Order: sequence, then C-alpha cells, then structure tokens
Amino acid sequence: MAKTRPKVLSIVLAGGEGKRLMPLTMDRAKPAVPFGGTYRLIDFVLSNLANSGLTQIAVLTQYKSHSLDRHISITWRMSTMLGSYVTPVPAQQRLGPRWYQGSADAIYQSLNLINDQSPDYVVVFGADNIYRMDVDAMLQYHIDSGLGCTVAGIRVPRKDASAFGIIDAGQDHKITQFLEKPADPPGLPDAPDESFASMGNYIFSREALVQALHDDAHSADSRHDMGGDVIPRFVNAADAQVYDFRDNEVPGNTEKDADYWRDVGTIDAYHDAHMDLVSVEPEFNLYNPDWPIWTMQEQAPGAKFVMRGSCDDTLVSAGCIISGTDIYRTVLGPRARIERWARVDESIVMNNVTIGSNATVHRAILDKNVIVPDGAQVGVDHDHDRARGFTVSPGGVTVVGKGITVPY
Ligand code: ADQ
Repeated sequence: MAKTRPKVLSIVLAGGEGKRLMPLTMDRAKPAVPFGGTYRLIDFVLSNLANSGLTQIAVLTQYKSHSLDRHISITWRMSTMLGSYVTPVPAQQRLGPRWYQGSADAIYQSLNLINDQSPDYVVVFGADNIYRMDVDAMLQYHIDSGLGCTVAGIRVPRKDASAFGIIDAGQDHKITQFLEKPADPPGLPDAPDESFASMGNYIFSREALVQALHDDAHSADSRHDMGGDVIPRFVNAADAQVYDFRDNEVPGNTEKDADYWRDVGTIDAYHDAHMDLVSVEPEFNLYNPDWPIWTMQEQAPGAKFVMRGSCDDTLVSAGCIISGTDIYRTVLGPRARIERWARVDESIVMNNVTIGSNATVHRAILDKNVIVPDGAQVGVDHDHDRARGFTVSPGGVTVVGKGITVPY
C-alpha cells in the first residue's frame, strides 16, 4: 500500500516584472532571468520544492512569459506516472478581460486549480529568490500548528527592511503584527539593527486560503496582494504563525550557506550574488550534491582553453572557448567566446557572448548574444557607457542588453 501523505498543491508566483533589473527584464519575466551561468532564477524555488518531495506545482505567469514558459516546459518535465508535474499557468482572465491585479488576484483567478485537485495544504512561494530550503520541514511545522497560515521569516539588516513584509511574533511564533514594506521598520528586541522579514513564502490550509481569497476579492479597498492584504487578514484573525528560516536544515548545507537567502531584485544585488559564487569560499555553495539545483544544461562540449593566459576565480560553463586572455572573478555562461588578449573581470557574461581580442570588460553584465568587438571597452568609462545607451547601476555595474553589438 502506498503511504498516505497529505495532499499538497504548490503554487509558484512568477508574474513579477522585475523593473529594477532592467534591461535584463526587457523581454523576459524576472523569474526567467539567467543566474550562475546555467540556471534561471525560478530553478531555485522549483528545486527546493522538488527536492522536498512536493512535485505538483503550478507556476502562475503573466508578464513577458514566453521564455519562462519555454524553460519550464523543456526543463521541468516530471514523471506524470507518479502524478508529478510542473505546469505554467498563464493569466486566466477568468473574471473578465483583465490581467492579474496583484499576487492574491493571481491565485484567486486560478482557484480552479485548487478546486480541481482539492489539496489539504497549499504552498505559495515566490519565484525570484536564491536559497536552499527544505519545504517539507516547514509543511510539517504548519500541520502541527493547526493554524490557517504559516509565513517563512528571516532576519535582515534593518536598513534594508523596508523592502519586505515585517513580522512581529510572540514566543509561541504566532504573528501579532505584519507590516508590508513599512517606511520605518521596527528592529528586534535582541538585535535592534535587524528586522524579521517575510520571505514571501507561505503555507496555507486549503479552506482557510480559499475563504481568505474570497473575502479579499470582495474587499473594495484591497490591492489584492498576498503580502499587503491576505497575510494581514490571517494575522488579524490570530490565525498566522512564523516559521524561522534558521530552524530549516538542508542536507549538505554548510554553516555558511545555512542562512543564505537573497533577493536579487536589483542589478547591484544580482551582481553581488554572482561575485559571491566565484569567491573561493562562497556563502552560497552551488556544488552541494545532496540538494541539487536542477536545470537544463545546454548540450555543448567541455569548455576549452587555448593559448597561455590566466583565468582565476571564475565559473566557466560548457561550450566556452577562451584563448590567451586574462579573466578574473567572472561567471561565463555557455558558449561564451573570449578572444586573445582580452581582459575581463568582475563580470557576468551570458550565453553566446563574444568578446573580441584586446577588448576590456570590467564590472559589467553582458546579456545573451552580446558582441564586444576587438579592442572595445565596457565598464571602463561610465559616462561613455551611458552615452552608448547602457545602464549603469548605482553601484557602478554596466549592463549591456541582449544581442547588442557594443559600439566603440
Ligand atoms: P515583493 O517581492 O515586492 O514582496 P511581489 O512583487 O508581489 O512582492 O512579488 C512576490 C512574488 O510574486 C514574486 O515571485 C513575483 O514574481 C510574483 N508576482 C508578483 N505579482 C504577480 C502577479 N500579478 N501574478 C503572479 N505572480 C506575481 C513579497 C512580499 C513581502 C516579502 C517579499 C520577500 O509581499 O512581504 O517580504 O516578497 O521577497
């Protein structure tokens, strides 16, 4: 007899625009933004769910979702024999010809998924963060509480906390107050420089979620947002608790990456997270075989180095050809080609980029299919970068959009 487990439907919210990642989100949804050479952001949450044994997953998409849909359909095909699936669900326009108003509306318009499957619990996770998490441990915690809603929480520096939902909880972990993106976030009693933030990851008991979504949909002053409207509803009904991410144990995690959770929603945060990946002892270890991050690796031959040069602290994907160059602290995506005497440092180079001989690329992000001609420079003179139409982040990272041939 098969072991009976509670029925769980996982919903991944993947409709975010990611405006602050422009131009990387010019023609792709934020969860489809490439990460770490071979991954896309959404692979992290999907790997966490799949590794936790939660393999019935609906991904709610909306904004520029073509490359996201394609990635999910090609990469995340699971065995239907055991009832496993990852399915992209585009905006349903079930309630008339309009797109989702907010993340709660996205789930409300997709209630048929919940009604059809009739799960005991619904896992609702964001799609844009980099972390490892055993979601089954959070599920057990939720089930044991008997409450309607559990929110995953993590300590963040108070100076950054106004970007998050901020939680105040009692000793029993019951949430007493939830402030969505407050201007002046409160510190913690034992650490005034830190605040307790929602990770945007929730688990609900089905009836409680369906009721809350109905109530929210009929509330005139709601923005139909999970963090802004639905979670406060549970808190007001004393029906929400927090799950402390520090209590989550993932096989193979080191002490260093145990607390790692990053929102890579800005160019500088995205660049920083990559610079961590290439450091000798990164905070986030991609090489943990006990909790793999799954993706589809492009079929390509091994990376090849020709002629003498140097390539240090650099992550090199398959299919790259590197000839006698000087590369330092860089992530090279598949099939990048770097020609003689080029210099590349602290950069993120995506699929099929060509960097010509004698070119210089410094603290830059080159999106797919960019060509840097022989002797051209990127990231060396920011005024010149801006004059050529490139984005320069507040932290001084130059971004060249997809398919551009860099002018001199
Ligand atoms: P934000 O990330 O700012 O804050 P939001 O922009 O709603 O909130 O994005 C949350 C997730 O929902 C993302 O994965 C995004 O792609 C997706 N999403 C947004 N709008 C959507 C829509 N209309 N349809 C489908 N998916 C959509 C949230 C919480 C905070 C919490 C942070 C943690 O609101 O309380 O602290 O996440 O990062």
